[in-house]
Amino acid sequence: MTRSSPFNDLFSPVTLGSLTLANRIVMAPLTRSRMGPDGVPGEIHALYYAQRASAGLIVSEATNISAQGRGYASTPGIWTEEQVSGWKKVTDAVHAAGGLIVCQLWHVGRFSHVDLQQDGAAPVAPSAIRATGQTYTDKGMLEVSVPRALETSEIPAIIQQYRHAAECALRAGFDGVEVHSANSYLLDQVLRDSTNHRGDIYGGSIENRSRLTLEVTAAVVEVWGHDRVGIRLSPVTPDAGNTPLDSQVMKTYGYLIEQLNHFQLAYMHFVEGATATSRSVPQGVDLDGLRALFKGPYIGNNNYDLELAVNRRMEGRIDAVAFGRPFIANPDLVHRLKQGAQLAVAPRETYYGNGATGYTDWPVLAD
Ligand code: 8OZ
Repeated sequence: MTRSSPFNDLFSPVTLGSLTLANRIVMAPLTRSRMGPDGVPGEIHALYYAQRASAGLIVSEATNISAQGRGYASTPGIWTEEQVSGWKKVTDAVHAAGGLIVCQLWHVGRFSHVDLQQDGAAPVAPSAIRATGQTYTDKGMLEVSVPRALETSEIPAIIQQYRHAAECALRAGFDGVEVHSANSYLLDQVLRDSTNHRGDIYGGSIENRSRLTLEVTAAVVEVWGHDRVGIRLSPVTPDAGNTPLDSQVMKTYGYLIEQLNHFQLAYMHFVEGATATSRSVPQGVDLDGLRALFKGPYIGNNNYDLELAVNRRMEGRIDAVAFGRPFIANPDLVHRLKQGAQLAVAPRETYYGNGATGYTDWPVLAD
């Protein structure tokens, strides 16, 4: 099957809920660590996103919903008025360039450091189990801190953080929001029995461990409407924090997905494998089987190239494909894929930090 096959509709429009994408190529959320301490986007970030607006849809880099939700320095936020104004520059620029952009709502849970928290507080988590690994702070890379377990009485305030961030995203002019329930951050930590040892209604059974993601989704849907809300899941990734998988991946994520069906969300977005590392999955896990439980549009992600995207689209396994790292060095990725052009490869040193260098200075393909 060639790129130009009439059966390849990757470059044709697709509708995800209320979002009509010009093509089926999505820009995946990419942490680039180029914000100031206030987490407020500015002109350079507006330029970066506008340069990539030919994607059918842009998912913003993961964006903190609150001061408590922060786990990395130099990441953006969406809970203050300054952040709303900053993001408005971004959404206006993307819209002027003909694109669509949703805001990825992020609470890191345990994967944080006391220096990143207000008054040096401990990060919050379903249970006081420390993640493995280091996070990026103003003092450089530091081991993540020991978290404290959230009280049951604190959970409504967490849901409120998501609701407030969703309202801020609406005012900032986004086209929708994506609930970040992936990569072993707060919602995934509550879902997995490896990180959730609670004895209350948010722990124990699969129903209880799914509760927070479902309550957060309901709150966000109340703000946005069901057809402008997507969700990202990563059932088998150990990132962040080398987090053990749930002991019953198929049952746990299967239940969650079946419950998510009630919302009729705009889309479900899966990291198929270990995030940015590998597409292999442990024995007994069938991600396409999980995907098939979802009664709505599906975005596949993780180490795709054009050939894999075309093949999986032709097999009816994906509705759209999200590319992450290729969008760093190829702002016109959609055009390049369509042309079959060589892709530029961003060196890892350009991923995080360093201002405009390696960020907004990648050229489009010469004619
Ligand atoms: C890479 C570096 C820092 C954060 C994720 C938000 O994995 C992230 C992230 C990725 O979802």
